[in-house]
Amino acid sequence: MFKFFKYKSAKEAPVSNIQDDLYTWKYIDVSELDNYPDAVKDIYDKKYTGIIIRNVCSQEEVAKMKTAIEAIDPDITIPTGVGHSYPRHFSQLVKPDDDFSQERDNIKAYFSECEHLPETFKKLTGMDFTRKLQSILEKVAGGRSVQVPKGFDREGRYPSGSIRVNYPGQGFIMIHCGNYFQQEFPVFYKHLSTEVNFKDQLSYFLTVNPAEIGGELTLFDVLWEPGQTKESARHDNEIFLANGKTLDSSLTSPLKRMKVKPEAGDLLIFSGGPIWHKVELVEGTQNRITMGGFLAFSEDEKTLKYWT
Ligand SMILES: O=C(O)CCC(=O)C(=O)O
Ligand SMILES: [Fe+2]
Repeated sequence: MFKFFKYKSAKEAPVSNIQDDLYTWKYIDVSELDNYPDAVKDIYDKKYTGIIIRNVCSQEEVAKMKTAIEAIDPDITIPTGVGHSYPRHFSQLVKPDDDFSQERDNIKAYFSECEHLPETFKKLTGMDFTRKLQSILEKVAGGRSVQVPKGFDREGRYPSGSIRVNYPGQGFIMIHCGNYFQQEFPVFYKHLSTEVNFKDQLSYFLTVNPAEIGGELTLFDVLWEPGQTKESARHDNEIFLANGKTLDSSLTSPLKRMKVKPEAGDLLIFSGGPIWHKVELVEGTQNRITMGGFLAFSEDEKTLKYWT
C-alpha cells in the first residue's frame, strides 16, 4: 500500500529505475544503411540490442499514412481494449487452449486472406508498406533472401505485419517478450518452426505517429528463461519467475529499465524475443500508430523471414 501513497502519479515514479546504458541502441539515418549490411545478425550476435533507422518514411509519407489509418472503417479493425489493430493476429484468432484440429479450416482461411495483405495495406495506409519494409530488410539481411512465411500446408501466408493504434489515455502494450508468446501460442509457433528458427526472434516496427507524451518502448533488465510466465498474456506489471517468485515490473518498482521513443518515419528493429518489454501508456491527444511484426532466420540462416 505504501507505494501508492509514495508516488502520486506516473510522473513521480522514481527516476532511479531508469538506466540509460542498460542496452545498446544504434541510431542511424536511412542514408547510412550501407554501413550496416548485416544488422539483423549483429543484433542476434548481441553487438547491439536494437537499431533505430531514421527517415525510412518521409514526414509527408507518414502524415499521409496517419490520415489514412485514422480513416479506416472501424468495422474492419480489431478492438484491443485500448485501441485497435489490423489485421487479426493469430492470438486473436484462436485461444491458446482451443481445440486446434477444429480450427484448422478457419486458420487456413486466415492465411489465404493474408496473401492479399500487401495490396490491402496499400489501400488502407496510402503506402506500399510491405515493399518499403522488404527493401529496408534486404539491405540489413546480410545478402539473405527476405520472405514472409507460408501458411499451413504451404498455402497462403502469415501477415507480414500489423497496424497498431493505441488511444491516448488508454493505450499501452502490456509487459511481454517474444519467447513468452511462443510459449503461449504453441499451435502457430509449432507450425512456424517449419519456416524459421524463432527462438530469440527480433521485433520490428515503423512509427507512423508517436504518442505526444508517453508511449515509449521500455526494455526491462530481465531476460527470458524457460519457466517464466505471467498470470495471463493480458496481465501487466509482474512476471512470475521460474523459481516461483514474482517480479514487480510496475512503474514504481526498482526494476531497472531503459526507454526509447522513435519518431514518425523511424523503423526500429530489436531483440524483442529474449528481452521483457512493454509500451508505456499513451498520453496527450494523439493516437500512437505503429506498423510492425517479428523477424527470424530460417534454420539454415539463408533466409530472413518477417511475420506477425
Ligand atoms: O509498438 C509496437 O508496435 C510494438 C512494440 C513491441 O512490443 C514490439 O515491437 O515487440
Ligand atoms: Fe513486443
